[in-house]
Amino acid sequence: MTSFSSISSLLTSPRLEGQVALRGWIYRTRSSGKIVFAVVRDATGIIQVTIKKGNLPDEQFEAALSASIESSVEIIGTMHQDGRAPGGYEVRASSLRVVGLALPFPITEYQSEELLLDNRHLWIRSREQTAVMKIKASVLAGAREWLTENDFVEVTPPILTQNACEGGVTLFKLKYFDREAFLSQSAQMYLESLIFSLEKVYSITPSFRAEKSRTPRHLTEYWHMELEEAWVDNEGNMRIQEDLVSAMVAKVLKERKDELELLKRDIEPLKAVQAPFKRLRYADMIKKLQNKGFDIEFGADLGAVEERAITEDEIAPVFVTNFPKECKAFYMKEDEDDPRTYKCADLLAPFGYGEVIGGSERETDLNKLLQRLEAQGIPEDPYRWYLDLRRFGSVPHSGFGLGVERIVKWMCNLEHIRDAVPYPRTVARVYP
Ligand code: NSS
Repeated sequence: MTSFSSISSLLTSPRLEGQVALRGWIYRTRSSGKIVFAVVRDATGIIQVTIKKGNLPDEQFEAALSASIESSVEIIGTMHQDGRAPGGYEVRASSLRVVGLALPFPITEYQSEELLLDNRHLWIRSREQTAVMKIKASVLAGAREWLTENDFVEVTPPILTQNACEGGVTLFKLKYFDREAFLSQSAQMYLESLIFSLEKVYSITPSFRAEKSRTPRHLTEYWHMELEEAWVDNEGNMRIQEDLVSAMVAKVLKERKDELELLKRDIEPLKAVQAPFKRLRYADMIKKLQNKGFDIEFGADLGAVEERAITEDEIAPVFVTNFPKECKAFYMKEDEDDPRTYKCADLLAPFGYGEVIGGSERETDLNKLLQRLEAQGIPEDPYRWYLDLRRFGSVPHSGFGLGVERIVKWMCNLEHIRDAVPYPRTVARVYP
């Protein structure tokens, strides 16, 4: 049986004696009568292959001539140095087999965004998309490593639920036999219930938001990394966030320099992302915005424009703390030193990328929770079990949710969040 080498292994330790075998997909091809130049790609990289009439059986040369872009091929040949080839080497083929011939590929060089999205199942083969997916894998791996080292236990909360964690407006409703249920907006409440046995937990799940907003940072389905920690206050919660995000960035810088370069991502600013991050109180931020000429008052929520103004000159992410209660969800802990506000923090990525994390200390006072539910007209019944958590050995605790695609968008310097996920779901799109 032939043993195939990966393209990156061929390029990093080239074997200039004997034969090599590789397999992959035709990335580009051109021919001049008696010679075909093909660039072949696999999961690890690209390499140039020259197929010359006479060096292999005629029918294989004919097959090479007709092998279109994205045809899958197996090639045996010898390696040679070639300064003009990507990676500095080429393979001269002595055998070529087309495994799966491709029809004319519907995606050519200049295509509309719509066509690329309709053909997402093919477009995700592109080198840019491949680089983003590898970076995302390292973001997740870096996080999981840090979480394991710091004694967090990964848990598996439900996706089908009857609780609205982040308010009713963005809930996806569905018929659950004879009842109504929702797709989860956040695992938070379930994670809160798990700290009483495991103390430090996290989950990585899809979250769903029926966001009508067509913005470059909203998906209707996104990957949510959520942490919940017993005995931790809002300060401790922020320290966990800055350490976790720094570990994610460090992992990407260690493993994915080539991919960042392919995406033309300047890595210098990423190197500066190290804990501790700046902390800015919401009230001070409002003053800063007013000084910049914004017509904004205490109590207003932050939009993309305000977030950009706050972070455009920052290199590392910034925490905004102590939001007014009217901006945030009912479960957050009131700050006794400034009872207009909660002990909470949003983490904003630098250069205007915007919010990547929302977190807070949790309210442990049962009466305050009951009052807020009533004041906001939220029925208590679906939250009975959640309120019970305050009745059976309650402890101070905090947690947060990190939008994985938002982090990837920032790290990869993407214009739109849809390119941080292989199959984006937005108001306009659930196909393919
Ligand atoms: O609504 S959040 O701000 N907060 C929560 O859901 C908490 N219950 C999380 C927790 O404490 N366990 O969402 C958290 C993050 C937010 O900062 C974004 O990074 C991301 O989730 N997020 C989104 N990403 C992509 N698309 C949409 N629509 C979206 N909504 C939130």
